[in-house]
Amino acid sequence: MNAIEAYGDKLYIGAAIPNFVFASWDKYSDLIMSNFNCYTCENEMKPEAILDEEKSRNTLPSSYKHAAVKFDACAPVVKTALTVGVKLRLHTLVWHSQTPDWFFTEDYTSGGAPVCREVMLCRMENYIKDVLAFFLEGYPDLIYAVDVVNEAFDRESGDENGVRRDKNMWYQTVGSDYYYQALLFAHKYAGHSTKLFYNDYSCMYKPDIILSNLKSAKKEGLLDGIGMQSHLSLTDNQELYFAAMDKFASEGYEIEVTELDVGVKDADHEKLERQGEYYQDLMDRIMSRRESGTNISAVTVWGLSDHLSWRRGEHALLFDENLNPKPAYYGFLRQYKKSEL
Ligand code: 9MR
Repeated sequence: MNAIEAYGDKLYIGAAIPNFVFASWDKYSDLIMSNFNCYTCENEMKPEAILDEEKSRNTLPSSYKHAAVKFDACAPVVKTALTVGVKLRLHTLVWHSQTPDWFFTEDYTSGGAPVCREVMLCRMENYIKDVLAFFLEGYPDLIYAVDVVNEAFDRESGDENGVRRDKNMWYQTVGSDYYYQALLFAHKYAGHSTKLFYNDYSCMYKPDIILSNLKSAKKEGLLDGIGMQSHLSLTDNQELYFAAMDKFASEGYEIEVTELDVGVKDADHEKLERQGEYYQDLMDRIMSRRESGTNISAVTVWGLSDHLSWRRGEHALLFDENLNPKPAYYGFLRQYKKSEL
């Protein structure tokens, strides 16, 4: 049993894949192809990978409202997905992080003065239009879902509505409705078969600010779903997690689990077994919701193996550093309690 056999006919079952993996494809291909039917670039479809600084600056003033883009970083994943015949998630268009400061300035230098709202809205629209056109026109049906806006709501660094204001150049240039504007543009340029998502971490602790801020966009049909990143820890309460998921679903959102990992501090044998049970409980609850009609369409794990994870030292993923399956993997397959570990 592998994840494709367990879930492939019911869900997109995905993984975030670091780019170097495509250069050593033979080493990883069995593991990936038997377990995952959709891929997310861990970094190569983020604005800092796509925006072309040199070309934008060198072609001023004609590029003033329309920054240049390039797609060489994500070429390996596109090629592999086409060869293998799997889909991609596009992560992510509008985010405060991994978006270069120069994109927001008058002269496309990081020290430059920020442009006004009107200019930044043009840059936003052109960026979203160009990225969507590159994928949707160049590779029809390859991208099935797009994280249009990532991590826009945060109580601590947000304004009175919880819209992320601190260290957020989108907020500082466009203003507090930047996430809404991004959804408007994505809706304008996305094809009907591409699902549009709002994606965020710690959704379990902030379902209400997410729902209240997205209310108008949802009512206007600008987005399809909420991506629950799901960077969890063994100590995170699943009741709270699923209460948030149920809340989103009851408001008519499609749900994707987009960046699943479960961190274990001071891991030992017993804790790694508990991690297996944790993954199993999580997948049991996801699948039982699905079976009773909740619109959960995808589960993506954020990385392949513990040593490749952004959560170094937390043993958060399904495979160990030798690419051997952990209890977490059997739990993910809902086979943990039955297996002889
Ligand atoms: O896994 C990504 C890591 O390689 C990058 O260094 C990091 C930089 O921001 O981003 C990581 O991915 C993030 C994702 O894009 C959005 N949600 C949180 C993820 C983990 O930080």
